[in-house]
Amino acid sequence: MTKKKPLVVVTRRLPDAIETRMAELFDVRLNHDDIPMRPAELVEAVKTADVLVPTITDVIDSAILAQAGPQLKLIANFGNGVDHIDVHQALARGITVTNTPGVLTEDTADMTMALILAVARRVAEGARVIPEDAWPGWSPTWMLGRRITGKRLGIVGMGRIGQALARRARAFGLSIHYHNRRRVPEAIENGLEATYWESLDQMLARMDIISVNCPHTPATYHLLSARRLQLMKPSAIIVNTARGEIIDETALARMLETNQLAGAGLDVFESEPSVNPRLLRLARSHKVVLLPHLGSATIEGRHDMGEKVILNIRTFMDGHRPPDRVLPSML
Ligand code: 8YV
Repeated sequence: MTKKKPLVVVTRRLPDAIETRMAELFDVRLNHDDIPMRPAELVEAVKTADVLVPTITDVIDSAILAQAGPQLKLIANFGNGVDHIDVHQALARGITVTNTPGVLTEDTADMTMALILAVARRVAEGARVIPEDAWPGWSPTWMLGRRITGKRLGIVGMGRIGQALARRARAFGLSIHYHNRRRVPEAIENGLEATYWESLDQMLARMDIISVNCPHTPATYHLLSARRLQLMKPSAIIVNTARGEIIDETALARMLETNQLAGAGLDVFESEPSVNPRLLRLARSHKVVLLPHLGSATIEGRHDMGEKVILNIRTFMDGHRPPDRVLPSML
């Protein structure tokens, strides 16, 4: 007798190769038009699916989970961050949660470096000059940015992405500083010539560039609070490719408006996809560079993420522990 295939509901359109493989392996329900599911559709999904494959655009909160049927055994998230899922609630209901770590590390670190350069060297602003026919011609004092070589970079969150950023930043001549819940092993610290700051406050006050690379958890919500942002040097810039909620966005906008901070590069926002109008105004006056959550947006990355989702589902269905389980200690 052949085993019944699990019903896998995928909330958004994934790369063709991934969807095709899923169709071969599972009884899969795909979202061909890619319109994000409304809460009622998510409820319907958790009532029927054996496995749910959500993305960051699906809020799987306790209200949704409360309506999950007993058949829902796995939430295999397409993405690394799981702050859109009430993982505690899922685990309490006996639902395993997995994510896709590791495969978006390098892409996200690349984009972080791109944002640092974009803000410091005015790349986005400069790229608009010629298409807008606004180039007055070269001049020694026109459109000057700030050199990054020789500056201090403070990384908030020295996990995989933080370390990948540190490797890149060293090649650009930045000195590496970091704050993390736990100090990283000495060998890694030495390899990166990184300076550990147990006190985030102390680090913030001394850096030229701050990069946010930690996950969003209850402990990191508004970690970069108004008080902490005020500790930064007025000449400093801040970039965020992690989650908008880690920075108090309103406080950040106020500080940029009043020149208490020199600039910011943001790939993530507190209420995505809507963006604080004050940040939009600052972008128009070239004080900030705003990207639409492009950190991991590469064809290869999306493909690898999909492969990880498939692997997690298959191992789980075969009765093994999936490789990328989200555990309470990670939250
Ligand atoms: C993903 C991300 O594209 O993986 C993450 O945590 O922030 C993104 O880069 C997104 O989450 C997919 O769900």
